[in-house]
Formats: sequence, structure tokens, C-alpha cells
Amino acid sequence: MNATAEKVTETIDPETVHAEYLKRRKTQLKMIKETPKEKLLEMLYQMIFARRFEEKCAEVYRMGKIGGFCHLYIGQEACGIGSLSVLRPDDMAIGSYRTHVQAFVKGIPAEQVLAELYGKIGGCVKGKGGSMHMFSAEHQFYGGHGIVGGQIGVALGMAYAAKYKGTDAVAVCYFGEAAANQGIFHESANMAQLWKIPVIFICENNVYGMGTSQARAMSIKNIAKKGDAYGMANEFVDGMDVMAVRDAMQRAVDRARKDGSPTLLEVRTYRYMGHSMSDPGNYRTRDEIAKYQERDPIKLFFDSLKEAKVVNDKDLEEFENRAAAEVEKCVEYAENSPFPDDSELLTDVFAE
Ligand SMILES: Cc1ncc(C[n+]2csc(CCOP(=O)(O)OP(=O)(O)O)c2C)c(N)n1
Repeated sequence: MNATAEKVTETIDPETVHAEYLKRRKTQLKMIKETPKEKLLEMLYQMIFARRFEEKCAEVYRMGKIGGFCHLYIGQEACGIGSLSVLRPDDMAIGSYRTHVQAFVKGIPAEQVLAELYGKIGGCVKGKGGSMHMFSAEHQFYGGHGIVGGQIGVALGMAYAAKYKGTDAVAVCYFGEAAANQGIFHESANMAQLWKIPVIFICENNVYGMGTSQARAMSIKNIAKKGDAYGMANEFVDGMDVMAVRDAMQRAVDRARKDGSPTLLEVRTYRYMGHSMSDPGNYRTRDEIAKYQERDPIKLFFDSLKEAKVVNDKDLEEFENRAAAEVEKCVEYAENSPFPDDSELLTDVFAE
């Protein structure tokens, strides 16, 4: 764990996190200079596309096109995109029910993610899983899990399998801060460190569970420190800074590939929307949301790239137009895909 992380985690206050961000701005610009331009542009585009995709999900959900639960990732883009940016295609990822973005960044075609939300046969699991259950073995994306923390033990098994087979692939596991209170987190952390299992635990601390703030539900503020209880490498990460997420993730991946050592990253972020589409959000104020939005991850990244002369305003406009057009293509695909046939009810239930 680094020393600055310790200081930042003492508060959830976005102003303090921002002050730390300004202090490491020079390092961030240096990192930008050292990263291939195509990678930077890809990440910026993915963040913009992710935002437009999720906004579209909200829109079509309200129109009654999507049934069941729907949890959006708006505000958290830097976490999924920064972390997945350092993975190889054979590395594995798994998450909670808030994983539309991780699913398509890991390689599942975005139109299949939207069709899955629509419950259509063209969805990545033929419309049988819906918003919470994106999955593709081909793209090494293992869900989509509705049980809070349930994916943590599965991630441990996935990473163990990679080690057992003698590959140097790693598994990354996303979960919310509320899931870090679950027993499965502690049992998995203990075993991961004891057996040197190449898993990277990414706790996406978006400040709230369903409607309960971390402060009301957890006896400590510093989730990264929970790794200390198991002797596990851990870091606090500014989750609104995509380069900081990428940087911390690179360290975690290097550690895991070298000798299987696991890492716990606490990525401090914020969700702009309700917990799910049915959450009116009465537990927080508009002012609070606005305060976090001042550190919008897309804006922060664009400003840095602009300062480093990697992009300009025209590029941004072009990305926005391209993202809007691609999202429309996803809608067209989902709308035109049929609902599954009744005969599909009995397939994919048990392994053959
Ligand atoms: C074992 C279990 N308990 C309770 C629930 C109900 N539930 C669904 S989401 C949620 C809050 C989880 O918050 P967090 O882990 O911080 O993730 P976030 O939704 O903020 O991404 C709860 C309590 C559940 N799905 N599973």
C-alpha cells in the first residue's frame, strides 16, 4: 500500500480526493505521455460509449422495453474501463449485477448486451439472463451475479483454475463496497493470499449500497485496509481518474502474473443514478450528486488528454457522434431480434 493512499482514505469527501488528484497531476500527464495514443483514444471512446449506452438503457427501460431489474454504471466508467484496459483476452472477469459496461469492454458485442436486456434471442445468453446476467465463456466474462458477493468465491475458483492449469492468466472480480461486508469476501481473501491465487479483487466503492451509505453500514472507512487482515497487497484508488485505475491495476496484474499474489483495490467512485431503475434516491441530495459530478471521470480524462495534446474538442465531438450512432445500431439490433422460442425454456439449464 502506498503512503498517499492512507491519507486519502481517511475521508470520502470528493474535495479531498480531488486535492490529491491535483497533486499527482504531473505524474498523470507523464503516464499519458508514456501510454500508446491508440490505447488512450480507445479508453476515452469506451467511456463515452458506455455513458451513452447506459443512458439509452434508462430511456428504453422507461419505455417498457426492458423488464426486471436494471442497474446502471453511469459515473463509474473509469473503474471498469481503466482496469480492463490492462487485461489480456485470456484473462477472466466477473462482476455483480452492475456489469453491462464490463461485459462489452471485455469483448461481448454491445448489441448483444442490449438485446440481452430486452430479453431477446440475440442477447449474449439468448435473452434468458437479462440485465444482471451477462455471460460469455468465449470472452472470458463469467457474469453477472445477483447475489451480493456471490461472484467473489467464483472468481477465486476461476483464478485457481488458471493457476492449476499452469497458465499465467489472472481473474478480476468486481463487487460493491456493501459486498465487502459479506463473509464470502473474507473467506476468499484469506484463501487467495494463503494459496497465492492470482485474483484481483476490485471493490467499487460507490458510497452507497441500495440506499445505505457506507458510513452507516461499515465499521471502518478504509476498505483497502481490509486486505491487511490477510496480508494481502492493497491500494486505495481514485476511481474518477481512469489513468490511476489503470496504473494500480497494472501493479496488481504484474503481482498476480509473477507468483499468483492477489490484490485488493478499493476504487472510490460514485453512482449518479439510483441503485437500480426503481430507486427514487431519497437518501441523498441533488447537491451531493452535483458535487461528485464536478469530478466526472470522462471530463477529467478528456481535460488531461487535451492538456497533453492527445485530443481536441473536434475529436470529442466526433467520438460523441460515433457513440450515438453505435448505440442506435444496438437499439436496432435489439428491437429486431425475436423473443426466444418456447423450446428455449428447457435448453441451457444443465450441462450436457
Ligand atoms: C446476499 C444478498 N443480500 C441482499 C441483496 C439485496 N441487494 C441487492 S444490491 C444490494 C446492495 C449492494 O451494494 P454494493 O455491494 O455496494 O454494490 P452497488 O449496488 O453499490 O454496486 C443489496 C443489499 C442481495 N441481492 N443479495
